[in-house]
Amino acid sequence: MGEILKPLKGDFHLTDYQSVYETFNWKDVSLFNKQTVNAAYETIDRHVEEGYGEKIALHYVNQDKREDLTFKEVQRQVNHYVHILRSNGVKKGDRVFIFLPKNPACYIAILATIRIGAIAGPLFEGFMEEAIKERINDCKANVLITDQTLGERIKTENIPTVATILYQETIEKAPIVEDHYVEWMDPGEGMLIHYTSGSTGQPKGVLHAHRAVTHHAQSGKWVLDVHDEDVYWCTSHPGWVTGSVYGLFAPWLNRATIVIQGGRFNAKLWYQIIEDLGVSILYSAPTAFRYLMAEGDLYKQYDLSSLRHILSVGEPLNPEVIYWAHRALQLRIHDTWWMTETGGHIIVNLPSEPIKPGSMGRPFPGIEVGILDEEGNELPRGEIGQLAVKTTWPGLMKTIWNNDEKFRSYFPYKGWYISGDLATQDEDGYIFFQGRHDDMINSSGERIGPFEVESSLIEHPAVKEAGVIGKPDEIRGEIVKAFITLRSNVDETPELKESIRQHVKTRLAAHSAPREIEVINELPKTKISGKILRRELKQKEIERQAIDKS
Ligand code: 6R9
Repeated sequence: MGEILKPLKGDFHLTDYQSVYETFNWKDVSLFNKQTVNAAYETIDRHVEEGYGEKIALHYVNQDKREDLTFKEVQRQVNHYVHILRSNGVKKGDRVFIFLPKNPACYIAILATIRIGAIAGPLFEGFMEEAIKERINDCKANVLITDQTLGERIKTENIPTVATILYQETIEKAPIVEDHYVEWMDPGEGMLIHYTSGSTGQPKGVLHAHRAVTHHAQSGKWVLDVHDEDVYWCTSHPGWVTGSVYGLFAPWLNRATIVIQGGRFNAKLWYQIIEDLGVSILYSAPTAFRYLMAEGDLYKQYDLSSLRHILSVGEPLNPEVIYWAHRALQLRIHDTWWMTETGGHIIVNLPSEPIKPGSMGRPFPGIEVGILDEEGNELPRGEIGQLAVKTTWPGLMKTIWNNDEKFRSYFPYKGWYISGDLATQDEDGYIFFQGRHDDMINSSGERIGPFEVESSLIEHPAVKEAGVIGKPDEIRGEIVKAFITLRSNVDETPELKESIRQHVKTRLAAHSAPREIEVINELPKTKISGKILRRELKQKEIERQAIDKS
């Protein structure tokens, strides 16, 4: 422990962190200085205009299917979607929600929406009826793009603002008409909305502006460190901010060839994809790495020599996972910290710099991080406090949709954005994650708000009240655990618990369904306002775990 891992050999875009950290200014990035911009144009069309149309933009793999598209072919399909959207009357400022599996159409639909100045709302493919309805209605979406299978989860009468539902199958059957229209936008105008769960209240719609591409492009260059010859694979669905910002924008802004994999995690399949496609950069979450590590020597059956480095995000990256990758794969895993709201990397590990396992890394050049006390004063190095970011930077959200009060609550002290995380910084500037300030659950990299799960639980006829926490778990980081009280005359049985679990699973998403349900007599609550004391439930759970272990 405490070991520092030196950089592996390579040709890196940024080789001197310290001097760049001290001198870098966003105004030096040409994208930053544009009077008008369009994120989708920068991501695809520009490369075609600059003569890279024949370069492979994506490899799509799904079971036995394999498809490769050049930048020119991606552009052609975006043009087709632009035509379909515009002939359906979609215009600047409209909200187009995209509910598709992880396939090229999902990426193309996002880009087409953004190119005509509308706001793209990608929805995670695991969402069920209730979760979809809530997001679409909060955003008053005008149009929904889906496919026949996922479309079955949607009841049109529940989403009254959606005037048009477009099906991928229908769009693809229509003869291709290319519409080259680009809506030139003020950099501060909206392009992308991602819903993220809060610990209380509804999921919030985090709106990003076109200017964020400056942040995406620069972090793609320095942190992902993509070069022209790279094959880059981010395993997330674009419904999570990692899947859109670092699955689509950052790599494509840097002209990389990306991998889109349909389907779920599978260790053998992942290793096989890396070998077959010559993946050189992999971006995923700690859970996936823990699973790979648990497979032991499996990696020895594959040729993984194309890999240059691996990135991680979403939850704390365990040092033992980093040591395993270093020993077994001879690769470094670079942790990155950021949030939906920050729109791009804030704390990073550059491939050219030493890493300290257990640390999330150091601030991205051009971004200043602070550890603050409860009054908003900066704490000395080594002390634990609120992880904050000095305002402003290009990726920072534009607003929370329809909730200005929530937006302002991120800025309680002048000049600082407050993350809600707790952290500490050492003498060398490395930052160490300590936990969430609130009660958010983080299971396998998915952020789950207990309130949403509790609301779903109490819809079940047998449930009276519910308090939901994240129970520490070695593989998933946390698992969803629900404490419930039952209505009178209801008996606790295994069948009942399973029916409650299924209820949440079909209403929200599989990852939101409690893995453990415990029936109790009464929930602990605050005296004055009667709020459920999740912290207390969690504390008891942790104490119990400790006793079980001893
Ligand atoms: C990109 C993303 C943000 C929250 C964040 C923190 C946790 C993210 C982390 C991490 C420890 C890391 N988080 N990266 N915790 N180490 N490297 O994850 O966005 O879904 O909005 O979640 O995730 O708690 O505040 P989002």
